[in-house]
Amino acid sequence: IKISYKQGNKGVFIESNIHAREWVTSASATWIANELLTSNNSMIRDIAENVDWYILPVANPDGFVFTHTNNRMWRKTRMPSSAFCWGADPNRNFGHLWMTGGSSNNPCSDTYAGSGPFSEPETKALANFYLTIEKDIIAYVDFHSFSQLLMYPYGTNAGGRIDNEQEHIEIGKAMQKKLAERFGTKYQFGNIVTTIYVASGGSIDWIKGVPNTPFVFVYEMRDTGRYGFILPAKEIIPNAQETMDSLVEMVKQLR
Ligand code: 0X9
Ligand code: ZN
Repeated sequence: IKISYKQGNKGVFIESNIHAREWVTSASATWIANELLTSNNSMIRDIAENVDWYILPVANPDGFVFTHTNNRMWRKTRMPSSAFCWGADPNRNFGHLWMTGGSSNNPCSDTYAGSGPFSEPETKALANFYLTIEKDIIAYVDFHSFSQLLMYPYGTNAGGRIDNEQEHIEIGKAMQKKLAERFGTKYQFGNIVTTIYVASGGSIDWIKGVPNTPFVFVYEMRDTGRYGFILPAKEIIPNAQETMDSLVEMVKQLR
């Protein structure tokens, strides 16, 4: 989805549901798209009309379908990867610092990095499309669940520190505060490696490392483990609302 009210706007890209079972991410991304199109709130109208929004609600469509038809807990893509196993972890398959920790070369593993960087059609398509628009993008946000974390790259120690880490910290802390404001939802904030774990080949590492998009964040949305991936439907809109609050703040900080 591209939402654009006028020429010359800078863009924000939202990637969601690259992991098949993380359903609240696409539910929230589509709620946010609707909000950008229909809200009468002046702050939302401002960011809707003065920023171009690129929204990829389901970055892993085959896996997403499989979580509806066969296995609710499926994570990966679905292309055969060996005689007995299917799929790669798309968030280990991007081609910057690929296989430098926290990923597996076993095709049956849930964190299988793929046979090579961008071996999966989903990651290759995302990256190829992104290269056609990256010059217009100021920030890229990646929606995962769950654990209530907000993080910035890299997901591997091989990447060193990002060039504008201090600015990510300043902006991220303001977003973290907004995530808590409406419903008291507590997010932890920090670098990927120190906040969650080493995970190389993630999309945002490539987005920051190769096209070098200035600002890049990854969310792990609700909850903290009570329901996990099977988040009750009544939490979808509150989750989306607090996320929207943090995106409004992100744009304010970027300005
Ligand atoms: O392991 C992951 O890919 C993410 N956690 S999840 O539970 N949603 O699977 C964390 C990814 C952090 N991002 C990068 N390493 N780029
Ligand atoms: Zn995920």
